Amino acid sequence: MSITLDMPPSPSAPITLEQLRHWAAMPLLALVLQAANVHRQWHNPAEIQLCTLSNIKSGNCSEDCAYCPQSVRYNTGIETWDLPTVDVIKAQAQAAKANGSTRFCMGAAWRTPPHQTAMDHVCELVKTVCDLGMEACVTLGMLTQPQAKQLKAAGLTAYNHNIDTSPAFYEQIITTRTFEDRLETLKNVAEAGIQVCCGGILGLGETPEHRLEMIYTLTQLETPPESVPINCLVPVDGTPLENTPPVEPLDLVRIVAMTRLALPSAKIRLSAGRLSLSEEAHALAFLAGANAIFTGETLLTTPNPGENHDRALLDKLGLVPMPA
Ligand code: SAM
Ligand code: DTB
Ligand code: SF4
Repeated sequence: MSITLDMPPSPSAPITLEQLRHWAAMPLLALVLQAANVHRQWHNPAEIQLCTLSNIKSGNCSEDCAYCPQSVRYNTGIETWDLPTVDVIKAQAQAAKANGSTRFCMGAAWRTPPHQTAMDHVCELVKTVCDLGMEACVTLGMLTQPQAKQLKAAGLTAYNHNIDTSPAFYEQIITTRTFEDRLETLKNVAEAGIQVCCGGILGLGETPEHRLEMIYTLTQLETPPESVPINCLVPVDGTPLENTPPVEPLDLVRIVAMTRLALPSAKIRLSAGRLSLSEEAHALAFLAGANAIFTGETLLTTPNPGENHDRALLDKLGLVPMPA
């Protein structure tokens, strides 16, 4: 199979909500075919990037994100801990690399990094990951311009900060910081020269139109994301969304396809919720343009398919881990 990566087509017109509505109404397999073709023009379709997540500060978060087991406001019984040592992260990142991960992502349950000492320590962790030749990504909540510059100087590849949902639905899910706060952080990250990793969550109770607005908003960001995590809600007992019905896997496939068409050059990461996806649903999502996953038995606090499961899945589908 020959893959042309040097002359990607540019999208013929800027993405509009009308365009997204058209894709949303198309027969699913026709849409997947279209997305698969675009995917092949921009990416090697045989490669899936493996990323490993580490929870570097667990729980006791001041925010009220309705989906999140780490908010101090909900009784979820999760284990809590504070920043690990450089040696702990070095060992985790080495193990991740040995298992085929090329990206190591560290998440902290913070509204924003609480003080300079914490920032300095996270920068040490970032350097440790970079020294192993891996991409380093962190998600620490809201970031100021100087904080973003400090992370860039430490070698950070990407910063994850999701819009989570559509601007219109956002206030139903989070009240302790605004949608504009999120955009401000994304601007600070992009201006510091760090890649933007920004996506959202499906299954929060949003309407189909809200989902289109979320994708549209991603395309309208001043610096559109280089990486788009698509999470399906993992309902956690004790959170306000504990009884929310699950996302239909084929709805996820359609969202992946639309995101691929709307943001052809981005990596699309199948993130939370993969334990509820069959091998067949994974296969369709990869065909539709998803090309990254988080591996390992735990995400931040919730379970995820283990490395053996994912290795077997990639083998069955003839896919390979993306090289560094
Ligand atoms: N505290 C930081 C923040 O909110 O930006 C970083 C960590 S936060 C856990 C990162 C992302 O994980 C959230 O923006 C959300 O999209 C996702 N997430 C959290 N809990 C989830 C859940 N139960 N199901 C699916 N995705 C979830
Ligand atoms: C993202 O969008 N998904 C990942 C990563 N970015 C940090 C986190 C998912 C967390 C799922 C809930 C949990 O495990 O606590
Ligand atoms: Fe805190 Fe992030 Fe969870 Fe919101 S999503 S409660 S900010 S850890």
